[in-house]
Amino acid sequence: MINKQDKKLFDLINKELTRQQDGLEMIASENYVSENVLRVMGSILTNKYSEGYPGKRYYGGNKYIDEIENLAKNYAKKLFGVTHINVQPYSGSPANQAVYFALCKPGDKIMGMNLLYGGHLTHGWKVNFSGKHYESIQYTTDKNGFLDYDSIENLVKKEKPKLIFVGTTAYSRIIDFERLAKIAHDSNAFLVADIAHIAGLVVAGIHPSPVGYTDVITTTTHKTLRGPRGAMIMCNGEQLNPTRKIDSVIGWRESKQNIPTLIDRAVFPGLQGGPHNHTTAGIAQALFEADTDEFKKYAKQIVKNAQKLSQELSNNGLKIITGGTDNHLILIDVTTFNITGSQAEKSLELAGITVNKNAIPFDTRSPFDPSGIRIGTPALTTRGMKELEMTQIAQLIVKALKNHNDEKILKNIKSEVKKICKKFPIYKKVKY
Ligand code: DSN
Repeated sequence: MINKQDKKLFDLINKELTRQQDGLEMIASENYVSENVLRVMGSILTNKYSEGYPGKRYYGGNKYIDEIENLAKNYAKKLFGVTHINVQPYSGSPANQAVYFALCKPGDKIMGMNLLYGGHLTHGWKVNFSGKHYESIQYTTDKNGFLDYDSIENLVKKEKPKLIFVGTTAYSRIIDFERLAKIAHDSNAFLVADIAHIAGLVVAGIHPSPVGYTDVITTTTHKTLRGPRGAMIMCNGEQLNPTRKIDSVIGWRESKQNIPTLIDRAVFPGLQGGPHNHTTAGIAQALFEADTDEFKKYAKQIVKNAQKLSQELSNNGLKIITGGTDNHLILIDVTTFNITGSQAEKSLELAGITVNKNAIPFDTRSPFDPSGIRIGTPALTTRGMKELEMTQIAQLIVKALKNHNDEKILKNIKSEVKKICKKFPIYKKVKY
């Protein structure tokens, strides 16, 4: 199947496959898709152009593409319990960009969680389009790292933003969408939930769903949801609170449109061209897989594993931000071990454990070398690892951090890691 010219590239892919197999993937936003999702992603669907939406395309030959996109949409509607869904955003940032584009004008006041406290770039960070094209107000956590709903409420009342993003990339606790919806809607602001990190937990009923509370929901499809790299935007067709005057929030030009139409128009033709049909099909496959008892069990185990890991790391002297976790991730202050986030990331990589450095709330260090690391359990749980492995892995992480300068010890840990990984193969048939 592979000729000589392809060899260099395919060798590299096989090396990456081995890296993924032999190491502990603990980046909280990563996962291993099923072999069927892989198959769909590598399919002939990538050959087709299909600007527009099912039944309204700008190119011919879209009979089956329409059926595939409708399949993905129907699966998502059922799984999340929403009435409207757009499965075309290329990834999380474009999805969020589409929401701003649909509901705001340049210069409007928006609000989101500060990146350095666990938010996301697209929630109004100063170097991102969301912080440059809109007047961005940022909220933070309290001193212990928890969302501070009272202070968010005061800030919303004072600033009166048009749109508020709630969603996190490094927050380990339950988000109270109901409370935030009240805060936003009392001030006539749109509330958008970005559930990229927790989507798999939401569909499994382990984290409360924002559906019914927030005006719009965005999510990537490749984190806890365990699909291909892509994104979705969801909403309900009706105004959530009949006493709110959405027309006056959106402005006179769009007042005849509703939010779903505005979102669809923002994605295409507002921002994107042809949808990536192989990704749409991969999303359909992942959603199909997520609508099973097996997936619910998987999602429960992700949290059990994170809680076990957190407990073990804490027992070994590491400082866990907020003192624990309710979801798939743990944020750790590594400076108590006299190392920085970067040093921790590097030494763990040498030990075969992949994590990322991360700022912690009220970090006194720079984001390029912050005080923390973020670790997660979705990928390890996909491999079938459970509490027993979490205990072993916690020991290895602590040993690596304590011996971050000792290459020999890190190398030994790497072979321990490989032994654990061997028992939990990621793919049986995949080879390039
Ligand atoms: N890059 C994602 C993460 O790691 O959380 C956010 O976009």
